[in-house]
Amino acid sequence: MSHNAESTAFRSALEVIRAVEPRVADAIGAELTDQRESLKLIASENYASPATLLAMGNWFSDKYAEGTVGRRFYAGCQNVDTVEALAAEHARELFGAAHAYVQPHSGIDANLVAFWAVLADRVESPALKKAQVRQVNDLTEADWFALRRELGNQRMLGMSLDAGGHLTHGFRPNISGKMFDQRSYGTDPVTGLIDYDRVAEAAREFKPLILVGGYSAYPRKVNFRILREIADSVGATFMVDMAHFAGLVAGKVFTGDFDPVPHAHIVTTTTHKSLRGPRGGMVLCQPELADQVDRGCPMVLGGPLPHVMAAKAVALAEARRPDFADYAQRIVDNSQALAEGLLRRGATLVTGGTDNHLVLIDVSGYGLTGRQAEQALLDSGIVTNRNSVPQDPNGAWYTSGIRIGTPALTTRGLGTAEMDQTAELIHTVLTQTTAGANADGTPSKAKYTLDADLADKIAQQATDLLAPHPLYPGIDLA
Ligand code: DSN
Repeated sequence: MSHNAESTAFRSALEVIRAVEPRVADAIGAELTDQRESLKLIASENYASPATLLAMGNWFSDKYAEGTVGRRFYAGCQNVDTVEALAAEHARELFGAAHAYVQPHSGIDANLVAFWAVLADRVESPALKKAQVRQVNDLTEADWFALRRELGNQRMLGMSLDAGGHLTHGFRPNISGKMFDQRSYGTDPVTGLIDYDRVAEAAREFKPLILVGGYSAYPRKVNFRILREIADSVGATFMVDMAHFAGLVAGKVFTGDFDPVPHAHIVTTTTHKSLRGPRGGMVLCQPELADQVDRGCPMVLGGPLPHVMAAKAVALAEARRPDFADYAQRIVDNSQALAEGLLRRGATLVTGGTDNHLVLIDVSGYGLTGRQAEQALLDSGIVTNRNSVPQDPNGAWYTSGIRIGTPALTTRGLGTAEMDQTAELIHTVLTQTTAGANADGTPSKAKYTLDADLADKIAQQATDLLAPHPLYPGIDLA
């Protein structure tokens, strides 16, 4: 697509929107400006391609399509079938998966689909078989009551939240924690790495129905072959949530033992993080779980979003191109350059470095909470998010960490030299920020001071760093 075509497409779209509600058109334009001007280091964000963005803004949005390809509860779904089948085919080919379900609207949705598929396969189906009935409506009241109790009495073992696991891996504030009896495996207190012997021991003691691998704030590779062996040794279903690192799997940076797809019974992901697609989710699974996974809607999902499935098909087609592997490798090269730059300047990193797209700085070394550090960096034009570190004394709200990731800046074309300069900017802000005090003189976890001129100077340096790498260079809205 030529640069002119991209500009024309987005300008025309904004003109049409402006005629109805100019404030929305203005906000869309302002969002592009903000994204262009920020040094975006949020590990879970990226910039989708113009083709992916355009595939989402159209009349597919108007179509209901409950059901699956060729088997819908609504008439007239032939074009939805085309895009859903394409997205699933690209996903299967890209990841070497037996089955792909591309309807989930988000990572949480994908995880819910996966949990209920496993519960249906491991708990509900045997109960139906035992009662010699085809479906739950045919159960007696007593059998249905017993099955419901059994469904609500299953166990899950996942990585603890402060070690980098995700809220949806069985934590109480989330529905997954209310559905499952959950226990966590953490990381080694000295190295910060997953201790597979401890995971095996926890699995032997707890005997989970589901062993969950995957993370949202762990900066290392995970050996999925070993986790599968642990799952098998206790009869657990092995599920991996690869939302954060799906792009590294797609780009063949994580292969062999580090690629979850050949090892897990079921894999969930989002499509918008390192994979660089539209906001959404997806489930990949072994053939024996396919039928249950395909029941995701209406089991736990509202109607599929055909416009987003169209965009998933476009983004997955992009990820199958050879240049995506180069992009994925550059994400990791950049992350490692950022980590090395920070370490060289004296920062403390959880696990002492990174193998993937993210770096977790323990900002207690700078005398700050995560919240203070996040705000001071934001004042300086650097967008990050605060995150717990293992055994975090400041809890999940204030935290002691800053999570930074490179998928977005790598999409813009920044390289390892610029990552070193980014490390310098981050380190300067954090060393120049001072934790504040409450009115009664006690240390505050939120207040801080940072010289405004210094913040402005850093923000200008961040802008200068971005200038040679314009975001969406083909789009000119002026
Ligand atoms: N919100 C995503 C993240 O930032 O990691 C996952 O929930």
